[in-house]
Amino acid sequence: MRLYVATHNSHKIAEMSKILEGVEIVPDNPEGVEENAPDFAGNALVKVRAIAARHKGDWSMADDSGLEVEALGGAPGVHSARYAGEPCNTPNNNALLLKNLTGVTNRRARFTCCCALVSPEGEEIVVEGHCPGRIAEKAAGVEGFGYDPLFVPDGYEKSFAELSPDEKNAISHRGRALEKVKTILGDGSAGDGSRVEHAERVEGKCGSRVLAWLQLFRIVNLPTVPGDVLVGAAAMLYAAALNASGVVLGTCFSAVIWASLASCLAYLYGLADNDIVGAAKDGSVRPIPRGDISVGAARVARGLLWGGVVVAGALGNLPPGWWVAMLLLFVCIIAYNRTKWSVVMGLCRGLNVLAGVAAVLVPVGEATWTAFAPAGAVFAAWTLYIAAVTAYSKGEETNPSKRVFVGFLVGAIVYLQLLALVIFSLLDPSREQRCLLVAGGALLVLLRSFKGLFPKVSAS
Ligand code: ITT
Repeated sequence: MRLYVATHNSHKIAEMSKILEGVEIVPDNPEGVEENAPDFAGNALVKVRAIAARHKGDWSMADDSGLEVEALGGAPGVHSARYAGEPCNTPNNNALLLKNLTGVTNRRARFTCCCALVSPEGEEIVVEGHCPGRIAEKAAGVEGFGYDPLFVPDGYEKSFAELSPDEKNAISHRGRALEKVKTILGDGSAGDGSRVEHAERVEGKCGSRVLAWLQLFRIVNLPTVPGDVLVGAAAMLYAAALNASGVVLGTCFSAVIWASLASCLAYLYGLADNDIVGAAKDGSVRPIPRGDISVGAARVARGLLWGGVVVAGALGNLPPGWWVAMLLLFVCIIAYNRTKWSVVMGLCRGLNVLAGVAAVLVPVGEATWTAFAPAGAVFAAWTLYIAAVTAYSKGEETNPSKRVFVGFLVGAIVYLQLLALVIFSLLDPSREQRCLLVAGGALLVLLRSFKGLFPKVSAS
């Protein structure tokens, strides 16, 4: 496939050729174009339109990019190339940036790259990529171009100019925007209009507030939560079927429903808390730093969700053991969001299993510990699986193939829950187990339809 690129900048061409491997990149000079739009998208469109007319029947693209420094109110921004005046002079730009930041302690900054595409049929698509970081005190490194020697990306101690081209491309604003371009070019056979929709989807941008909330709550993952409770309840029902003495089962179904609802609310609480805690570090990817949801609104939502869990527990008349499990769950959620220890995330999901166990059981007299063996085994296995997936997923943002595999491992959660429910209903073919199995199947259907219903909501 051939892609005409409107640029004078040979460094951009070099980076694009590496990232868009397999695509024939043909530079084309967008002569005489005035880049005077107020934003990157506007400038990228001006540039691509200047060449697209010459390449009807082929793809054309332009990249408008730049550096936005928080303490400078977003400058140099769209003026990055000519920050120190005409013509573009990189040493002068960098020197001016350092001068303007003399004595400034807030050195937060981000690179933005906007790619505007024109399809062979003349359809216009704009996608964006960001890379958050900070401005170093002095220049370092010889790789890259422009502000690279001054920009230290988040999670690194080296400047972009000290990273290899591959390392930079894996995390850079251009790398991120071009990953989306790759998907669009790969989807070239889609019908009219669907590419724009697709572009919006990969962009993860949503016009409405409702979508921003759905993104905050990563709503597509929600159906994986009640299954934890179902499996915990199934393990306890099985123990009762083995006639393990010392426990009696409570009113099973209403308890399971209320406990499942409460676990869903606790999960949403955790996500709101996560995005509030991580707002400063999330770049502009998540709804709070993007400005779609205020921190205050997210705090109110978090409070309401906490209240919702308490109300669900009270309305379901859930037993004391369930309250203990939920208390521990909240401790783990709060701890995970502040430490990011994988094992704590494992415990969060394991405690959901215990919430299901506790919801159906009422201890009487001396409980025999063997009665808890199936539930204990499920709790341990689940905690370990989730902890392992969480540990493995570290760094997935910058590694597309890892991201795909993590998506598979997360998607496998519902299948594993279903497998456990099938096993318990085979071991204990009671009506209750069958009902739990049907509920597990319904969650799988729900998960799949959520993914279709909310294509603009990322799962991670
Ligand atoms: P074209 O308009 O011809 O594509 P340009 O260099 O003028 O080339 P822009 O108008 O998009 O491109 O300005 C981008 C400027 O932002 C660029 O000159 C650098 O100073 C800076 N910049 C963008 N991406 C960068 C990167 O990956 N590393 C360092 N600096 C970058």
